[in-house]
Amino acid sequence: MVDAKKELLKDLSDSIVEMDEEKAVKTARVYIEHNYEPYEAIASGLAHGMGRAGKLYEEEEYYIPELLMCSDALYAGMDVVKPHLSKTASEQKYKAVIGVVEGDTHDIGKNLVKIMMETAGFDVVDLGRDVPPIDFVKTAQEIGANIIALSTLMTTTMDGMEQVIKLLPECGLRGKVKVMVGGGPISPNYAKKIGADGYAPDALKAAKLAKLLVQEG
Ligand code: B12
Repeated sequence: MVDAKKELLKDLSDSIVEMDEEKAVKTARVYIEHNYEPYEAIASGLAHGMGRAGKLYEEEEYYIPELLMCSDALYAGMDVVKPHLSKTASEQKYKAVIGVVEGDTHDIGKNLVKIMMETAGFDVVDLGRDVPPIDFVKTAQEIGANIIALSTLMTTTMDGMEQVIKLLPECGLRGKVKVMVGGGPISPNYAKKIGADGYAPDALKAAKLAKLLVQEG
């Protein structure tokens, strides 16, 4: 039983590295049919495979086209798993704005965080990738957001997060909206340094953090 699950998680991870959309979909279906925990299929299967692909990229075995095919396989698998993530029904709907900061187009991690926040009961407005700082703030103001979630995978674009935080007071949002940050180069220390309210290393923890931040008020 445990071995069968492990085997399926490994197959899911392999399907990403092998750029095999069909295998990702088929394996995800079998995994779901077994009623195994859906988020684990993402974290320990599909996203795990993307991490392995990243290492191959660093070793110059994979290049951008391979990474794009890996991410196609990841999304194909995610489409199967996503409807099975159990949503938390909450009486009070909290609102969040999410996006990848300006200059950065890496959006796989952001998309996972969005899915997990929605699963945790948030209404999430997704601004996509390469988002100018002011757009986060304007949207938060328009929808009365409780949370702004900022993602970046590149060291060269990290400053965009601080710019968003600096814009909050002049738009009258200081204290009204909590900012959480994440992505490869981001650390808890960096989050603290730029005045963010929180950092999380993965999508599940990001959703938990978001809940905590809104409950703190
Ligand atoms: C896939 C990938 C790509 C794909 C992106 C496809 C897409 N639509 O996203 C493609 C091929 C397009 C690409 C392009 C480039 N890439 Co690239 N890419 C990667 C790679 C291999 C994996 C990233 C990934 O998707 N990981 C899987 C996801 C699930 O993990 P994640 O993003 O970290 O997200 C998790 C957490 O970080 C967290 N999280 C994420 N966001 C948030 C937000 C909040 C609020 C919270 C709380 C948590 C959180 O939760 C997520 C889920 O658990 C990384 C290497 C790596 N090891 O990270 C390089 C990497 C990020 N890329 C890199 C580079 C340099 C580039 C390019 C500039 C290359 C080029 N020369 O053109 C371009 C970028 C162009 C641009 N301006 O954006 C570098 C960045 C180096 C740096 N330190 O700045 C890396 C680190 C590779 C390397 N070692 O050199 N890339």
